[in-house]
Amino acid sequence: MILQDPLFVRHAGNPILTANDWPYSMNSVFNAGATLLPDGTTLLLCRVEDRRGLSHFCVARSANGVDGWQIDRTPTLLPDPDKYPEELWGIEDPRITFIPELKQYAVTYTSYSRGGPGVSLALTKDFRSFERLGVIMSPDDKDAALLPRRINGLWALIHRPMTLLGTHIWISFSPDLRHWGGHKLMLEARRGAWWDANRIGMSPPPIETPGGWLMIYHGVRRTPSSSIYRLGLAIFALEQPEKCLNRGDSWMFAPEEDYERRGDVQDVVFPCGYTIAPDGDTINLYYGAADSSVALATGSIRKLLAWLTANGHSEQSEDRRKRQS
Ligand code: BMA
Repeated sequence: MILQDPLFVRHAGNPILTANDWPYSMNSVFNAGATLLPDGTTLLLCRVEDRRGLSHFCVARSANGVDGWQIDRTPTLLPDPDKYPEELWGIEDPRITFIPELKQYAVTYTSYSRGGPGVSLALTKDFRSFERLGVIMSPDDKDAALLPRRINGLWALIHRPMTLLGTHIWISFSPDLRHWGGHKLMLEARRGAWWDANRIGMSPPPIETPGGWLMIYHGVRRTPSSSIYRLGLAIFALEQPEKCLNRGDSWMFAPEEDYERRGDVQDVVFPCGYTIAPDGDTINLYYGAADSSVALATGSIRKLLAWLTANGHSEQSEDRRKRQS
């Protein structure tokens, strides 16, 4: 690994949102989806875990994306197991993609059903009312986001099914957001001692850059006492997004601070969203810290891409063949 300045700098006021900020009684707030509204407001769709252990979503809005959060007084989107039985044990980890063709935001989230966690989709114009499309990927599957535009005429969903042979990132396609097929393996978890061995998942939705879809993904290293959630980078071809062009070997962000290392689940940094400043480069990454709070770190897309070029390998290369044994 090349030693250098950190790619993401933590905000001095971290964590920026905790249970103490909440207008109603709950356990914890973490893993928030994020978007910049047309008027420049930062909107976070926060995962809030109640004191039964079940999660719902609550919106927090801020003019500067750092403080002065206006939090909805009551839950914004609650699980609705009467109409959507797949939401019986709550809804978790929302990712937001603005879809210009639909003039709506697509929210993909984990619906925790009796059969395990699956991927559900809802559309919204205003984060006040939501149109639920139900389960679009059956259990066990999570860590999903839509690309903001069609690829060769089809909508594309990145997601993370689980199998006994490992937990890898896949991409699937749909003509109508309801029926999905054309499934392709997009990025494999590595094996053995790697930081991203056995279990990976996309973190926030990918970032479209001239050189490809830049993905921040998490890798889970299991240790005898727990798991460590860290973040890495990979980039995929714009018109053939299942094709990985480059993947970083080392992680680029990991739990270090006390609020990331200690909490309901130790050693977790888990971003579900970001905003990009009007300069097109500065990225505010919002991440769940130790499944207990929301934290913010700021980086530069240009620097992320430069790091990937310096620290990555093509997935089509020998590396990949070596891992197959
Ligand atoms: C993952 C998801 C996240 C959570 C993380 C660490 O599998 O369920 O919601 O933050 O585990 O507990």
